[in-house]
Amino acid sequence: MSTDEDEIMKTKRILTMQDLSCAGQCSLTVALPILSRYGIETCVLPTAVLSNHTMFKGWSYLDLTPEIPAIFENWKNNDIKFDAFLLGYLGKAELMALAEMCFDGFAEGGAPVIIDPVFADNGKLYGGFDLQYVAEMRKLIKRADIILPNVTEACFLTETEYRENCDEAFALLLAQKLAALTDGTVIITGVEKDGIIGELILRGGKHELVLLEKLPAKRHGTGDIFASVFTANYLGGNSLAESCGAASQFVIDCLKATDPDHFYGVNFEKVLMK
Ligand code: PXL
Repeated sequence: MSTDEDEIMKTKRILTMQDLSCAGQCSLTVALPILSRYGIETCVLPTAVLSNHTMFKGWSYLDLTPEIPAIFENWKNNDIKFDAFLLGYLGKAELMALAEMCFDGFAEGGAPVIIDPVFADNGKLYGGFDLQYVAEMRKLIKRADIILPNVTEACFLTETEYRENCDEAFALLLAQKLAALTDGTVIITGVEKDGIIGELILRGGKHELVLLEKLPAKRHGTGDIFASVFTANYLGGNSLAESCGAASQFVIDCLKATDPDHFYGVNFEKVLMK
């Protein structure tokens, strides 16, 4: 078989389930271009349509939960299946049960489930979320092969008091508590060591840190970019640490490419074109 045919055979199909924020450079508007750019056929399950993400001072919200059963019905009738799942911002606790139905009904083989819990940052829940949502997410991550919480989400999920500077020891404690909630690999993002930010990976009782350089700034949407680049690299056959490294480097490059006055996201488009 020729190389071209090999490539055609190997194309993976992912389903990413998260909101569609019409403006704001986050969730589906970053996941779709990034995953596609890495050669992955990207299908979407939009959980809601928002005018813009919730870091702006106001937003509209059209809940798409009622449409999802009809989407599933048609996927079933058309025998549509996925090689992997990437979950981001869901927005409503009711969506967790639908996510589980999706894993049960539409996985091709042992399709990995990657969950970025996306409900909090900087010690606080995002607007519109409550502890009931956190409790439901705590159950959903049981189904994950990989979870990608930031430090704040890890604290909420494990009912641990938030600390602003998360060093290796604190991150490991959080990861071990999370490992009691899921058999999946735990990757905590935003871990700090000697002024440098990176990820702590805990798998099968062993942990490692992936550290690159100090983040030049903090911006919205970078977690979603991290999750997409990580997923693309991981599905491409790279190790967890390599995938984290590539995703961190991508985020750093995006931050460097972004005008400081551009407050609501990062210029990931420029980095994607390199
Ligand atoms: O980037 C995470 C995210 C995704 N979707 C929506 C958000 C946020 C973060 O605030 O508001 C709607």
